[in-house]
Amino acid sequence: MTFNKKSLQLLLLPFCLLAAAACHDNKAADPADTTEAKTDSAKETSLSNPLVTAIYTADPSAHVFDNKIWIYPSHDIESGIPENDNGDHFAMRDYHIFSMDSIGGPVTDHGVGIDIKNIPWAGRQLWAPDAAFEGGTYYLYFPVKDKKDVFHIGVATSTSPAGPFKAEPTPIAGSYSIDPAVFKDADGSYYMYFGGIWGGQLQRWRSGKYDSTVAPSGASGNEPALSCKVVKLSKDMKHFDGPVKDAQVVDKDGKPLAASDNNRRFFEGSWMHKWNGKYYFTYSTGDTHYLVYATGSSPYGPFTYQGVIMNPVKGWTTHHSIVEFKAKWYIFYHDVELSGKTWLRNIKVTELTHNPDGSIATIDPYKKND
Ligand code: FUB
Repeated sequence: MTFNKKSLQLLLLPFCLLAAAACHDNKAADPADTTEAKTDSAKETSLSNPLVTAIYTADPSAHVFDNKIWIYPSHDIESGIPENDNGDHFAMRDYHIFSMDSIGGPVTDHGVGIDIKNIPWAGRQLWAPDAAFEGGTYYLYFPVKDKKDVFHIGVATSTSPAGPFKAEPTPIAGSYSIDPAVFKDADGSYYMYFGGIWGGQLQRWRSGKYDSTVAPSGASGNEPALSCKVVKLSKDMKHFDGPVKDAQVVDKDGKPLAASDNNRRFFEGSWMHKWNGKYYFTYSTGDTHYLVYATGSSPYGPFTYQGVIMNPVKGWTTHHSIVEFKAKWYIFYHDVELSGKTWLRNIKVTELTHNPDGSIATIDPYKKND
């Protein structure tokens, strides 16, 4: 990921000043109530309001545990580190965990689920996490740079979805890069999707060994784009079980998407859900800011590119999760409505529609006012 969108910040500055007061009042907004979500001098209205306003949150991974929605987001902070293309200023240090009994109802902040100081191998930058529940234990999966500044994925456990989570002493063996997303298939098997190019370092593992000299996109021109990774998880949920494979995205002719196909190729922030027996692999296109989907008949892919699920949000990054709750489907996502700064984001939710033909209706996160 990269984040030099100074012009966007300037554009949003008047709105940010107005929003600054709202950042501290600890009230959860009603996502269905759009009356207060005016942006850009009332020319546009946000489709949904920030779910959390007391702190900055991003990268929401949502799950239904025990009949509630539990959200595991990143906790954005003002680190004071200058913005750069590696995303060094995204120097997050802990995770807050949230729950909701209903969509549109109050959002409860359960406080810090784990702090970087309690992860023995961590150096810096706690990025987008995910969670799973299996056999009475809750698992939190998180990417963080180790003390040599290399991203790996760790796992921590708890008896409660709210934590506190206790980290394993070392990263998951064989893990690298960022953005773990854990999916449970109908037969009870778990798979982890992970990876992100540019600041997410996926390209540095292209040869199988870490190489910090590889260019940020890892491939160029007509070469196949780098793929997100997919791997089966072991029964104890703490190890990889089998080889790490490419979750390849292909076009309608079965041809891998090219590295230069920035509007469609994988960048970061993957998710998996199953609908009507089909696997829906969704992800961010990063520098072109789309959330897109590709479908397949196996959790390993290949996945055929289908289209856009959400048009670009305000901010640079776009990251989501998709969950079914009470017979409706929802997409959790983020933008920068509260701050106008690319590194101080706020999570949101809106409904997602699967059309009868299996396509997903494209969501526009803002509506133009007349
Ligand atoms: O929050 C840090 C990073 O920004 C995430 O890991 C990426 O997916 C992007 O949202």
